Amino acid sequence: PGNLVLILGDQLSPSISSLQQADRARDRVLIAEVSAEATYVKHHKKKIAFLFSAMRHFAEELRADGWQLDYVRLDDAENTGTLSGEVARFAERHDVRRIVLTEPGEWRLARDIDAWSAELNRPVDVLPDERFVASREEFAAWADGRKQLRMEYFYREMRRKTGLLMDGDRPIGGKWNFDAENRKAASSDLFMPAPLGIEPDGITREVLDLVGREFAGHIGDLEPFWFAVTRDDAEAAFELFVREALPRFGDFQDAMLRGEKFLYHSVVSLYINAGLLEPLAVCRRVEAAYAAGDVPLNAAEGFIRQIIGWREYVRGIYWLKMPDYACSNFFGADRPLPEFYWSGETDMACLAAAVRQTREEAYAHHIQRLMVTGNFAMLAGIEPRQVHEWYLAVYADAYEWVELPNTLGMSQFADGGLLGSKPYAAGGNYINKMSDYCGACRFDVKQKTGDSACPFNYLYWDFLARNRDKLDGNPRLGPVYRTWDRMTADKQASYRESAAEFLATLF
Ligand code: FAD
Ligand code: DLZ
Ligand code: SF4
Repeated sequence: PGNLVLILGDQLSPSISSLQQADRARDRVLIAEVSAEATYVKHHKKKIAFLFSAMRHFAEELRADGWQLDYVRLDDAENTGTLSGEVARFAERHDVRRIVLTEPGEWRLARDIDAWSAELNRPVDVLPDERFVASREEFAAWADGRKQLRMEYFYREMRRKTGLLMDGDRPIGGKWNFDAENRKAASSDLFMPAPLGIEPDGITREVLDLVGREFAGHIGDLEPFWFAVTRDDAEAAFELFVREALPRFGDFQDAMLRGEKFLYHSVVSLYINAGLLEPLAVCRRVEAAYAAGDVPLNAAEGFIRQIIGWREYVRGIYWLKMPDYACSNFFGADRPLPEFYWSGETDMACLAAAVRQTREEAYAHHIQRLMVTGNFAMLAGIEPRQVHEWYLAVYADAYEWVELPNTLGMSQFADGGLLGSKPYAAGGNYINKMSDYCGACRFDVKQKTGDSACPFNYLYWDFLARNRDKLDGNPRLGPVYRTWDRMTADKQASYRESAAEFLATLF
C-alpha cells in the first residue's frame, strides 16, 4: 500500500512539501472540491471559481507529470462535502498506509486534521509549509521574550535571512525602509496599467457554470472572469506588473482613484496565497528588476517588504496567537455590520466605490481595505468578528492566516496593539488627500458636523472620545487628544451628537 497525499485548495505548488516527499509510483494524490470549504464563510463567487479552476488545472498538471490522482468534483454524487469525509472515502477506495499533507493555513482545519489519525486509524503526517520564509517555530523564537512585536524589526531579520536587497550585512541604499517616499496622491491623467486578463478556457467555463448554479446566494459577480488559473498565466500576469506597474508601485502605493480599481498594485496576492506563485521567487524577480535599473529602490523595497515583511509577520502572529486571537475585541465594539458592506448602497462615495469593486472583482487594494472599509468599521464600532467574516468572504486572496491579523490587528486594533502600534483611524481629510472620491460624494469633506458633513469627520472624534480610557496612554495619540481637549464643550458635543444621529440611521 502507498500513502494518501492530500493537497488543499491553497497548496497548488509542485514544490509543496507533501509532494516533495512522495513517490509517484507508490503514493496517490487527493484533491477535493468540498462544500464545507466553500461555505464556512460564504466566499465570493469569483474566489470559489478561481480556486476550483486552479485546482482542476493543477490536477491536470500533476497527472501529466506522472502522478496518480483522485480528483473529487463538487457535484460528484458521492461527495461527502467535507475534507474529512473525502479523506475517509479515499481510504475506503484505496489501500492507504499513511495520510500525508502539508500543514493547512487555517487553525480551524488544523484542529480537524488532529482528529484524523484516530478517526481513520492510520498515521497522519503533517509537514511544514516551506513556501514561507520563516517557519512558525522561527517566528515564535523571534517573538519570544520581546516586550513588543513590530513588523519592522522582523522584516530586517527576513532581509538578512534572504539576502534580498542587501549589500553584505547592510541594506542597499543605506536604509531598510523607504515608506516615507511612498505616499503620493495619484491623478487620473497618469498612465494606468491594467492587470493581465486571461480568457476562460473550457475547464474554467465548466467551473463558472458550477459556481453560478451552486453558490448563487454568495456575494459577487462571477463574470467577467479574468483571473489566471495556472502557474504559467500567473507568472505572465506578474511579469506584466513588473514591467508596467512596479516602477510606480512605491510612489502611489497609498493612492486611490475613482474608476481605477488596481492602480499600480500587483494583484498577485490570490496567486501567491493559492500556490501559483512562490513568494520568494517573486521577490527575487523584483530585486533583479531593481539591479537591472528598471525600477527605483523605493518601489522594489516597498514591494519586497509587503511580502517578506508583512505577509510573513501576520502569519507568524496568527499561529502564535490562535485560537484566542479570533475573539479579540479591545474596544468591546458590538454593532452589526451595515448592510451596505454587501450591497454597496451608500451615499458615502469612498465606501460605495470600495464595496462595488469588491463585488465586481473580489479585489480591493490595501488602502481601500485599511483606510476606507476598515477605518469606517472601527470608527463606527462594528463587532470585529463580523468585520473579519466579511473580509474573509469577499476577497479572492483571503485565508484566515493572513486575513485575520490584517483585519483584527492592523485595521480594527482589536488586539489592543499587539500587531501594530496605533489604530489606523482617520477622518475624511485623509481620504480626500489620497483620493478623488470626495468630489463625487453627497457629503462635504470640509464640514465637520451636521447632515451634510462627511461622516468620517465626526465618527473619528466620536471614536476617540468614546475609547479614551483605552487609548489615552498611547504616545502616538497624545497630540490628537490634546486637540480634542482644546475644543469647546459645545464643539465636542456637536461631534458626538452628529455621530449618534448618523449611527442611528445606519442600524
Ligand atoms: P500589492 O499592493 O501589489 O502588494 C504586493 C503583495 O504584498 C501582495 O500581493 C501580498 O502578497 C503582499 N502584501 C501586501 N500587504 C500585505 C499585508 N498587509 N499582509 C500580507 N500580505 C501583504 N492580504 C491577503 O493576501 N489576504 C487577505 O485576506 C487580506 N486581508 C486584508 C484585510 C485587511 C483589513 C487589510 C487592511 C489588508 C488585508 N490584506 C490581505 C493585505 C493587502 O491588502 C493585500 O495583500 C493586497 O491588497 C493584495 O493586493 P495586491 O496583490 O495588488 O497587493
Ligand atoms: C477556500 C477553499 C475553497 C473555497 N474550497 C476548497 C475546496 O473545495 N477544497 C480544498 O481543499 N480547499 C478549498 N479551499 C481552501 C481551504 O479552505 C484552505 O486550504 C484552508 O482554508 C487552509 O488555508
Ligand atoms: Fe468618503 Fe467623506 Fe470623502 Fe464622502 S466626503 S467620499 S464619505 S471621505
